[in-house]
Amino acid sequence: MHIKAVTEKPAQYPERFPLDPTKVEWNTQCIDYKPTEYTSDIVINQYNVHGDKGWADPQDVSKVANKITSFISEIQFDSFQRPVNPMGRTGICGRGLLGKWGPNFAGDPIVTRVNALSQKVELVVIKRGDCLQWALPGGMVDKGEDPVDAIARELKEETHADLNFKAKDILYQGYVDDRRNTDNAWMETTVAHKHLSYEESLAVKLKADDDAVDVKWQEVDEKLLNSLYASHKKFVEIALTKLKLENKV
Ligand code: RP5
Repeated sequence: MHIKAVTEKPAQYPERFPLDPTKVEWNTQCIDYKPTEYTSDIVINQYNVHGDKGWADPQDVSKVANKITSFISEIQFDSFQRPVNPMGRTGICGRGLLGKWGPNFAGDPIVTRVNALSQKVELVVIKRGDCLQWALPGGMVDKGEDPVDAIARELKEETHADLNFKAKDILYQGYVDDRRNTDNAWMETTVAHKHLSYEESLAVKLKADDDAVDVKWQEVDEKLLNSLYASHKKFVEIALTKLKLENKV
């Protein structure tokens, strides 16, 4: 079940239909459920101007419904042929700020090191320009792009760090509990992890760019983990477990 997709939202979204936590799962009855319909004009205009060459689907979901795929499971559709969020109700239907009906695919890099002075694990985090929350330097996968290539590209665009990622570096593929998610559009991501030696990390010169307004190496403690955007805490915890198993921390 998701939490942020029910309780958080970008400023331009209308209020989400208030949901008791026990009513989030689709298989619990919620007879008075009336999600607010919202698809941003940015999304609608994107398709109207760029058509299939742009990042958004047409508003008429029947044109794409049979092409939708997901990391999670077989997608269910509602009576309007709209894909249904596999983690439950969100209080908003339509696509919100997300371009695609169903999964919107992202890639997220986790870059860690052990600080030679403090002996603490540190992580490259960016401050997102849209909500000013600290986050992994991830972004959307372009049409036809390999998610692993998207991870390296987004890292470079947002932090200027130029690192290689390979399929073996993938830690997670699946749902993201993102504040933009709706009943019919949601984020899914591929997360890949690179652990650098302290010497290697000193050669990486970080500079915030693109959607990032700040970037830094930050010690990974509970305060940081709890402040991270969307499901990024969960992804970093998977990386920490792997580092411990490999005796790297
Ligand atoms: C999150 O949104 C993903 O985990 C990724 O970090 C990010 C991608 O969206 P943009 O940064 O491109 O807005 O759900």
